[in-house]
Amino acid sequence: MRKHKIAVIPGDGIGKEVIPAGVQVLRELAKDFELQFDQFPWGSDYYRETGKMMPEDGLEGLRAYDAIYFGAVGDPDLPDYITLWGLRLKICQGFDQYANVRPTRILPGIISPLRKVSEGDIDWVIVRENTEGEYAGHGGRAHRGFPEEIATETAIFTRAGITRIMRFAYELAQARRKLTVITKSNAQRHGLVLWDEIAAEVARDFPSVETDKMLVDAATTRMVLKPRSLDVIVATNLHADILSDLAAALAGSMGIAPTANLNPSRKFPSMFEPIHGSAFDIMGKGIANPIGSFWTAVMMLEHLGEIAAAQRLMAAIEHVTATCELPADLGGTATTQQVTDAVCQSLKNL
Ligand code: GGG
Repeated sequence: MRKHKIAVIPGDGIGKEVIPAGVQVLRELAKDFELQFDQFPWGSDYYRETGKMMPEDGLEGLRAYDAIYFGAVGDPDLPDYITLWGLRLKICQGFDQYANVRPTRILPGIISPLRKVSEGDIDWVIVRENTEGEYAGHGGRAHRGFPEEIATETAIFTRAGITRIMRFAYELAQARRKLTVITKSNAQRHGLVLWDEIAAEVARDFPSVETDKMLVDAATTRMVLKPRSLDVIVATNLHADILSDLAAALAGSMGIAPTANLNPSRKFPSMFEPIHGSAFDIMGKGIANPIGSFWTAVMMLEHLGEIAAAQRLMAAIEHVTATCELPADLGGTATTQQVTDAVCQSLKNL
């Protein structure tokens, strides 16, 4: 029997609700393979107890796992830069998970806020560079509290980092339709010019892939006005972070959207998480939408090579969105548990 070891880090807020829901669904699904789930209580509560979001040697403990199933970080009582850098980014950077993959599709039964857009009109995969750029962590502050106080936040773009994310995006686009390279090289005339140049270099190795280039500001309007003209989109860490939130909202809700933080070389484990954050405003009410964590589980199963199970889970999710009561963020009244039970029931029938 094939066995996969999953490190489960629910993290903060509704992560503690949607990740157990995902584990319940995965347990229902895993019949001809075994999933071992080990829980890690890291996050903001752990920080309040220990002064750290995760232990110093936490990455060593995670290395032995086949995948990491992650919830969210963010706490109203702690600075976001502490929670984000102390856990999520520590894992993404520490495990060189340089390709962040964010599929967006309008699922059956879900209504886009765009009047003229329905199922099939939005079918994108956003590839987010995930270890450098604006999130390189390079910078500092000096002369604190004085009128001369300064802060620098330096975006780092390397030839190696850009080349590998472009190759990843082109390989993905080769299996789909086309690639749009997002840039801002009119204003960011060093890093993003290098970004454009390397995109053009890598494009030469993929002559069959239709490619275009677009400024990030113009891309937002294209996503709204001409969604069918987009397919695979590659962007820097910050640009793709912003575009993918817009994408999720245009496909119905942030609550649906999944992410894979991939280490394509498989030297380190990859991490899978719903796009949404900790959503403290709805925490503890039992109404968080678990579909993002289920779709994320589909991506994790694909990564683990469990393709048939991934397809079954996606079919069950789509059956539920098409035929069952939806959760509150999608205009329905279903609770987290009701959506979870509906997906489990659908899996039994498939
Ligand atoms: N599950 C995603 C999550 O917890 N995101 C929190 C967050 O603030 N992320 C910022 C970012 O990814 O740039």
